[in-house]
Amino acid sequence: MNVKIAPSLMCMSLARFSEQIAFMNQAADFLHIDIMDGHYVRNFALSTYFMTEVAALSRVPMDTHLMVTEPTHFLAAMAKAGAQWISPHAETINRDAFRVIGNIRDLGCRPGLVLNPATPIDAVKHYLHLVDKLTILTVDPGYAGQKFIPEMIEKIADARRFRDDKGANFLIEIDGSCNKRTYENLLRAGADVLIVGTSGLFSLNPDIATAWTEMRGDVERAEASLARPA
Ligand code: S6P
Ligand code: MG
Repeated sequence: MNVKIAPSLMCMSLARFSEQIAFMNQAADFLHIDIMDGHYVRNFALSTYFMTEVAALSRVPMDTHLMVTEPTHFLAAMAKAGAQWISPHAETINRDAFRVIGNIRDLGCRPGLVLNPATPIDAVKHYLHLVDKLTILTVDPGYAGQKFIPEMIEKIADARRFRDDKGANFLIEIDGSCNKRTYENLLRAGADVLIVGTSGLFSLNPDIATAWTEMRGDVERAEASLARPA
């Protein structure tokens, strides 16, 4: 598998927490942590308490996806809870994007940036080269288990083109309905990291090792079919 995999922990089984984290320790590239404040989106998800419990059992980099109205209020708390990456929404940092990215680095973390489906790459063109990862949401934020938005394939290709044109280095990550129905198109468009949640991983089997093997097979089939000459 060439693409990196980030399981979305809001979709995991808490009844099997330590067993699932232990498995992900030897298989995952990032642990995706959804933080929701009940205001930016009408839902709650994970927490700093949850992150410290993960950090006690894992060295896999935790990336926090901040679905909050005021991300600056939470940056230090994320770093303290063990986040190696902090990824605010571009829509929430427009007032002081350069300062926020600097603040994340000052905390010793790596900055990511998340875009809602309706936000074009163009909206962040003046600072996208400053972050280490761009997460393209392929569902509206707030909930797992939503339908994939096909218009996002073009946006992934836009991000890839932007990166090539500017000689930038950020990873291109996809969040929302990454599963066997979408892998091939996501990879063809230029995804480097796939966030797998309910549909791509946790609903496949209650046993994480079995679910991971099935997910890996689905991703490898998508990679192989791209490698075949048309
Ligand atoms: C959505 C959140 C995501 C979900 C993930 C779920 O607001 O940012 O990280 O947890 O997309 O995966 P799925 O397969 O249910 O869409
Ligand atoms: Mg997310």
